[in-house]
Amino acid sequence: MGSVTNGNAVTETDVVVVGAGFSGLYVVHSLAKLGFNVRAFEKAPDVGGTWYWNRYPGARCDSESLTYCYTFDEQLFKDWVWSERYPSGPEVLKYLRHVADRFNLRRYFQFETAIQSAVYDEAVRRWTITASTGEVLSARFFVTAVGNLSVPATPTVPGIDTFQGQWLHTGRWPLEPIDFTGKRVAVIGTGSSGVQVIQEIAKTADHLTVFQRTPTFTIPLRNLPLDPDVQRLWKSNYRELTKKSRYSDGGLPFFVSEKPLKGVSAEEQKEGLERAWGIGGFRFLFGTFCDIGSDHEANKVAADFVRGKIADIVKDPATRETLTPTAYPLGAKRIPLDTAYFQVYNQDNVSLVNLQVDPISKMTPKGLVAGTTEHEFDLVIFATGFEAITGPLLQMDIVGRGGQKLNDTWADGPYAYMGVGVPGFPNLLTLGGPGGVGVISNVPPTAEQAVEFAAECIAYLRDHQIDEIEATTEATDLWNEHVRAMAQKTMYPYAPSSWYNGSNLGKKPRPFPAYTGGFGKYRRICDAVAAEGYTSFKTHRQGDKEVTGEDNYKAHDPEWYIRVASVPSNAELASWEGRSAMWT
Ligand code: N01
Repeated sequence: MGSVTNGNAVTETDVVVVGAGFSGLYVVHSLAKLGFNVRAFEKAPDVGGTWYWNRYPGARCDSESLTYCYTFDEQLFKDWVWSERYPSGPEVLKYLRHVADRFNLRRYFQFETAIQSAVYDEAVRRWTITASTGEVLSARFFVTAVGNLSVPATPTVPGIDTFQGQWLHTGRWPLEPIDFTGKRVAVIGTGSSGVQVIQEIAKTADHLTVFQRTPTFTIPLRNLPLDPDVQRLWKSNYRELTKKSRYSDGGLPFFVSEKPLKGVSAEEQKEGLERAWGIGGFRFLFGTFCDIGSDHEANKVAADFVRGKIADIVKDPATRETLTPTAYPLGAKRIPLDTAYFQVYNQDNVSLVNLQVDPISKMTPKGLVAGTTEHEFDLVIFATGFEAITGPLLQMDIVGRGGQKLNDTWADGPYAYMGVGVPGFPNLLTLGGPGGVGVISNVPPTAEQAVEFAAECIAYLRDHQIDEIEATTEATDLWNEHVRAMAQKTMYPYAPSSWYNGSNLGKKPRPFPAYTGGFGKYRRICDAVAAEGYTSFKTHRQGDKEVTGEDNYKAHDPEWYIRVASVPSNAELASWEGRSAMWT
């Protein structure tokens, strides 16, 4: 439907969605199914989100294939055949394209189009949204599905424009493959992207120089072709495994140990860690002992075990010392999974520069200067991460109540309610946003939960003639108090620099931005908020003069969240099948 305001054509719609990754595709599907008019926008030329852009060699997901997919549609889950234990970037992209085709979702999207601004009009309780094409839309709801790791961060290095070779960021890799044969290559950064790309480039580059700021722990991935029997078994247990994921701590249906490391002998500790090391993946953290992530002494035992593995692999003592993390607990930074990361440093064509000793001062036409040495390169790769969490939202000029800009409101870090709402920004739903579990839980089930919460909320508002919903500062303050108290029980606050708290960009560390109580508990809290009729938000009913939700408004204190999250949820489990059927 179109209308004309001040001479400009304005397209009216119920909801505008930004992003065509896991959340964006599913939210468009869900809202359309609920009968809403949806317009969706994506900067990239096609669907895929992070998997569209992160095409660097070696890009692979750290979640196992059978957990890294949608579960809302049983037949989709059963029809799609994964080829490896962990999916490569191209395989995830192929899967998301299949989903878009299967549910005919591309018709809602306008690709190669960015949302430039979104301004809330308090008089009509709608967002005025401007796209890079110049199109202006008026929508009741603005739903962001922009991911947390979608704006690459390239450090400002003096002289970068004078470099005569090529430079790239892993998060914006070109479509054409790059041949490293005969090339002198630099990789700056040793997070998950750096570890993956370093392993690949070391195979063919004439010489690879790795520039490391903080040494990283890694755990073996142990990727394999996916055994067809495992895949069949998993699919035949789809319902059980999906329920388990949906109520698990990390969005994964695997065994979680309840045994404390400190409660067993040194031999049992070593045996448990060794077994998990052999299995590979994040099970090393949660499938071995339950106190590794919360108790510093237990964590040190596990960290020493990993340090021992690095010592076994890396032959040169000085390189080994530079590569060994000693200054922070295991798991305080997101741990990369690797195939042969530390092994590459035994190759003659690989060298390591410790940026803590020799920082990069500038780029030159020939390469870059670190310490007093000029290193010459044909190709410099920044694997330096992202303007995480807030970056993609702050790229759009979002203006809320009273003309307040999200950029100003979040100048010192994100301020948000339960990962979905922002005080002062009514009818804005941020899927996987700050204060939720988006950044620390397996993406697809987490995205499904966020989408279902948002879509059910929007449908509830329509059905109750409510035209405005807004997180309050009281509820947000209490929720954040709870989130911070929970994070203090973990290793996350002890990271020296981390994209979780913005310190990767050299900024002052912010409080840990995610709920660490577990995905299953977070789901229960969200479900309880929905079951109460969203009374922890302020709402306005159509036709009323004032905001009326205040009459039954409840700012839940942290004790309420703990109580709700801890209640055994047999009823929730029993109702899951019916609820899931609603979305297929
Ligand atoms: O980014 P990162 P990433 N000068 O921020 C260094 C997901 N992911 O793209 O540790 C020099 O983790 C920085 O140093 P430091 C996953 O959640 C998943 O690797 O901050 N160095 C660090 O070494 C992951 O956690 C997958 O001191 C600089 C590196 O660059 C998240 O994305 C694959 C620097 C950045 O590491 C981000 O991973 C890839 C500077 N100015 C990514 N600035 C899979 O599932 C930063 N660094 C497999």
